[in-house]
Amino acid sequence: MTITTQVAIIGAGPAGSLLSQILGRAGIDSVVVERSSRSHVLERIRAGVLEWGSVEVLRDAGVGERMDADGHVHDGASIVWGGRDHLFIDINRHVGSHFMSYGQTPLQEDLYAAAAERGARFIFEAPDVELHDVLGDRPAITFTANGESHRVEADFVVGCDGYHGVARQAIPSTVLRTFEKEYPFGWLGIMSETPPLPDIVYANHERGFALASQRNPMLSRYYVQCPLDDALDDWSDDRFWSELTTRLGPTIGGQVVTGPSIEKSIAPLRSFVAEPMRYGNLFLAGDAAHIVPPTGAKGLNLAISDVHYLSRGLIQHYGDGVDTYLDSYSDMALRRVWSAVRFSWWMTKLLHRFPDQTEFDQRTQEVELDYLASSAFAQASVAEQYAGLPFEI
Ligand code: RFL
Ligand code: PHB
Repeated sequence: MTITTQVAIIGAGPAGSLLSQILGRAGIDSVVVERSSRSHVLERIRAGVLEWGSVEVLRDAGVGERMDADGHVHDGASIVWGGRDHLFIDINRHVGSHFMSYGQTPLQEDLYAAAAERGARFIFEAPDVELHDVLGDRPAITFTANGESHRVEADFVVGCDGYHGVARQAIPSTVLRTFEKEYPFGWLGIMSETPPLPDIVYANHERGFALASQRNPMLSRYYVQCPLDDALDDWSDDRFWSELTTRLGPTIGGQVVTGPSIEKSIAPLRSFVAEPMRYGNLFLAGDAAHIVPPTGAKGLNLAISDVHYLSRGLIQHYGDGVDTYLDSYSDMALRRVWSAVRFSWWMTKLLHRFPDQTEFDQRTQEVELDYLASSAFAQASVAEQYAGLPFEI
């Protein structure tokens, strides 16, 4: 069966579903093809922090209502280390901005609800997507779903299929350049139905990094740095809480309300960038083109900013017959990506214990944190990057 559309989107994560939503509201037709089931996408527990620019893109896309009602607006975030009082990075004071705690899971639900409302074409459980003729005028994707073979013909194909997707592989190795860095530790994350701390708190401790985050008034999200070869069985709830509260220090650790975990997982940390983000009539957006370690809370925000830039280009193409934004998409998106890659790498380096860390490394890390505590300029720089730099016009 052949389906025709304007934009064929591979992947129904945040990038693919948001792109379809923005295009749909602009009268541009798309078909979204996803490898997994709808429920599987919704079950993945991932990001929780939205930059203000992301909040505004989501509002403009008509999916801001529940986010504005249930999300928690923060003026800043805290860092704690070396047995000191915590340092509050006051984003509102330094850059007049905020960020929002709102989970990727409810956001994904909101995007699927909006898609259902406008009758968007989303096809789930299509495990074998292949790309065709991406350099030609009529690129296509083929796949099997519900036991039937399908072909979607479009003007453009957009790969929103995450780090393990197929779209990036359609770019020949003579064209694609990749940059990668792996970190020698992972994050063990848990979710618990307990009231969270009021602020997001990042901890640098001699036993390793820790992070206190949140989803809603009765749902907390916490992480501790762990060795990559640790198994979930090594981490009882008791061990997790004891490690977390030690690393957060007596004052903040003492405020943590513990309870049974309802989810526990270990994620590796990686930096990865693929260039360019366009090849002929194929575009990449989100994790399909780049991965950052979660320390800077940038992954989901980059997926949203890519979609903001790309949707603007597609709307200009179909509306005005002009391609300046499509032609500058890859360069413009990559400038923001590299800036977030650098910030996420820097935050990771500043806050984690590396297995081969020497006393010299240790001292320079502490001095950098002390400088941050003593300098309003240093705090303003972190605040500006954590809040997210403005989009290019
Ligand atoms: P996704 O979410 O990976 O979605 C890609 C979709 O494509 C599908 N797919 C395919 N579909 C068809 N054919 C194929 N061959 C396919 N291959 C894959 C997949 O099934 C999937 O549904 O990518 P997208 O849309 O680009 O969104 C990116 C974000 O999900 C990701 O960057 C963030 O979750 C990263 N991240 C965080 N980002 C933040 O901004 N703030 C945070 O606080 C934050 N915390 C996190 C995170 C990621 C984490 N993990 C586990 C990766 C915390 C964690 C623990
Ligand atoms: C989260 O809430 O999952 C979260 C928050 C901040 C981060 C990473 C993850 O830097």
